[in-house]
Amino acid sequence: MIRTAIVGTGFMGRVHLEAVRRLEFVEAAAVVGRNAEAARRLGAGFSIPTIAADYSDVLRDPKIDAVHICTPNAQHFPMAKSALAAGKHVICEKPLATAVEEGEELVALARRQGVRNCVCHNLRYYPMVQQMRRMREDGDLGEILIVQGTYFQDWLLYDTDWNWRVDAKAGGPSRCMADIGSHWFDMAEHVTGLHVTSLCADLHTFHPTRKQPKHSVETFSNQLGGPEDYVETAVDTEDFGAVIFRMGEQARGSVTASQVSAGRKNRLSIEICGARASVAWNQERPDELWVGHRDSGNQILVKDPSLLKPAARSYADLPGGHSEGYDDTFKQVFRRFYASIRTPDEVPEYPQFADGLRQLNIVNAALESGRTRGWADVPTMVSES
Ligand code: SOE
Repeated sequence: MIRTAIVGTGFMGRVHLEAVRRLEFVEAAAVVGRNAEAARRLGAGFSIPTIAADYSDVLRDPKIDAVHICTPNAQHFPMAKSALAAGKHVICEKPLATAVEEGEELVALARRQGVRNCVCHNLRYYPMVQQMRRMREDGDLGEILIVQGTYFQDWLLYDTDWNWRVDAKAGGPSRCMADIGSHWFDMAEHVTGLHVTSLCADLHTFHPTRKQPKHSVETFSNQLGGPEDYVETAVDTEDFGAVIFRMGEQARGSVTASQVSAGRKNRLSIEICGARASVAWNQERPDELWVGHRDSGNQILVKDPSLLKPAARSYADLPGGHSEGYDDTFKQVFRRFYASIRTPDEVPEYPQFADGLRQLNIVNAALESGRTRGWADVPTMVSES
């Protein structure tokens, strides 16, 4: 058994814990939360043997092999750094850090320590996203010309909606682009095999102030209180971003991300137009993939492992007609991560810290472009050149 600790007791901590419990050779051995009561509630519900308020307790414990960092973004860097220094394998929620320099330090440290490292761009692992990727790899789409899409949510639509992500001190200088735009760009790069080289972004904060509750609220909780429950607080993270970009040699694209789009709960949509065919997919109908043709009828492929490209089949565990969704993508990432600990000589197949750093560079370029109202280059990382 590999023994792991889940750090963080909010929305993502629970999602990670549940996904770990679905793995065959991994034991969820500890839950860590600064709020001792929240940690106890989460850990006790799953009969987790160790419940700790102090993160360094699990780092000192030689029986813990790996940690999942599911805390607010600003804590990712110091926590991942200490875990790497302690020789633990690390899965970190996205964004990997809140600044490019921090991401660079983590990538270098993970390499020096020789431990496995993963950043949780789990959305790559919907079966139909892997089908798109394998279609592109097999040449079914031809040369990629255009990549476009949206990532829309509505859980921060009202000025009474609040979450730690709104606060730059806890979430970092970018909210919408770092929180959900990074998932979209990770998927676009993963599926096309191309890298964004430059972009032009328009970022906007529709609510320059929000009503911050006097007590903490859970992500997606939609809790509304009365005026006595709030403090009017200035907000400097963006609700919205529209980005046009260039990818690879000549592909062009655009994406719009928003957390204030009524009715869109968690709608990542992506459309990729190649010289031979197009594909389109949307996270709210994850088992369906639209394939567009110029000279024959368009198709809707429905998830069924026996009908997927052979290389995409291992991402679908259930037969056709049995939907696989958000929770299952975590299982797919974690399964590959933990398998890679047992096979140290193999090149791992999941998003690593270097992929997290790519997204930090893209978000940073979007912030720069938004500030200057001009195009910004996305630096090529040393390992890519
Ligand atoms: C909130 O916007 C959030 O939980 C993101 O932080 C996740 O990464 C995304 O998968 C769902 O929405």
